[in-house]
Amino acid sequence: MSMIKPEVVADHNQKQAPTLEADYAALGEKLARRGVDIEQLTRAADTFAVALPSWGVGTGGTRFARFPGPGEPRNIFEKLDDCSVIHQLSQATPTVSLHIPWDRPDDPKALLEYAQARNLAFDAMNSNTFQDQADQAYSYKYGSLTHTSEAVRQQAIEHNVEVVELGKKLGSKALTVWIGDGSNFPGQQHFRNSFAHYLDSARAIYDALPDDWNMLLEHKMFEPAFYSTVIQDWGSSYLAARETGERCLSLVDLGHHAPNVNIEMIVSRLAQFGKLGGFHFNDSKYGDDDLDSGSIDPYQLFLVFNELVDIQQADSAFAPFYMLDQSHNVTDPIESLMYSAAEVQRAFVKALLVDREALLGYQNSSDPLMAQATLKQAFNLDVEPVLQMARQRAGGAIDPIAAYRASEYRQSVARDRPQSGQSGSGIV
Ligand code: RM4
Ligand code: MN
Ligand code: MN
Repeated sequence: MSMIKPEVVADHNQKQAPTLEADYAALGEKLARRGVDIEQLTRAADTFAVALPSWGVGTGGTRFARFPGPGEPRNIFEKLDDCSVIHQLSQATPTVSLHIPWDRPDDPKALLEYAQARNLAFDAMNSNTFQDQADQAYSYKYGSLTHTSEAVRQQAIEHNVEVVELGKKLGSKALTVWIGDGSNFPGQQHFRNSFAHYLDSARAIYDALPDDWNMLLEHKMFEPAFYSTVIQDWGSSYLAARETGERCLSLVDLGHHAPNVNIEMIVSRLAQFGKLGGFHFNDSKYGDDDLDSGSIDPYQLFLVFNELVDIQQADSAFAPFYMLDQSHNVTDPIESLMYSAAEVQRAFVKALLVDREALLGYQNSSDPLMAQATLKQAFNLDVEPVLQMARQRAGGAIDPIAAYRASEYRQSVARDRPQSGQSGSGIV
């Protein structure tokens, strides 16, 4: 089932096809001179997939305000409709990552069927113990998995186990755990005790994990706690993952580090010790800004993929979870997510173009100028025709944003979904 009429996409593609053919042929010749087969690159682009955050299709907000857009999804079914549009046009986002309880279905089987009818599957499940829910016995104001009270910790553990049980019914294969636990004042929290509680809680959740699942631990430097956070950095994440179990891995959210931190090196370190499990892609200028992937520093995104491709080539079994995690405050979330998926895909394709033999040669002969130039040679190449061709061949749109605007999907859902005043994202 297609959310947007296939004729609209076909019509749009037909107009763009002659230009694409010419650009693709020209790029093909250029790549051939470098010994690269464009067809191989296009096939690789076609295999690329990144999961959509269910919470990203509603307009986000800050702690100051939220400015809802027209036709926001009001429930998980409408969120899936929007995700299906994104995948139909971008052909790079076949899965959705759910956030529980925001997306808790009454009938998981019906939800699975609804997704399947829209060519979607479910990626990692996210638990939420950073907010209080109306029906819960204990508050998370002073922590969840690391709270000083055993009863609160137990409640948070049980929530995570419930999320795993639900994920099993939906075909998910991973649980992502991000907690807001931490402190706002020096002295407020006993560092060693709270980390010890975390380890105990993480093990209890891990025990409930099916054999073919991964548990992904997401670190974040600050917010909502502003003095210390229990899983603050990749070091804490690595230690916790190592202590918890073999299938417990670290997840890197690009926005969860201090400005200027070398994230690509964190990626390399975690992977070298078998603990890199997944990503939340977004971009940031100051902190956890949740800006669109590649909008601030596309070179950093490329450098992350440069590491990933390098690791993949050494170990073909290496397959971390890729997810977008963004908050769209001023754009149409569907447009942002289509554009962002393509930005991540672009970074991947460019990373494939790096002449690794030459790079290693320059590294070994201590030639920094040529080493960085080798990376730049790949980064500076415009691979847009490869992305466009991969999308067109897979049945998507050559230009997803233009096709989406031509479809008038947003105008149509704005009529069907009157403003509810509720946040479609669950946040704010
Ligand atoms: C957090 C973190 C988590 C996400 C929430 C909504 O900052 O990035 O991944 O689940 O936001
Ligand atoms: Mn995240
Ligand atoms: Mn975040």
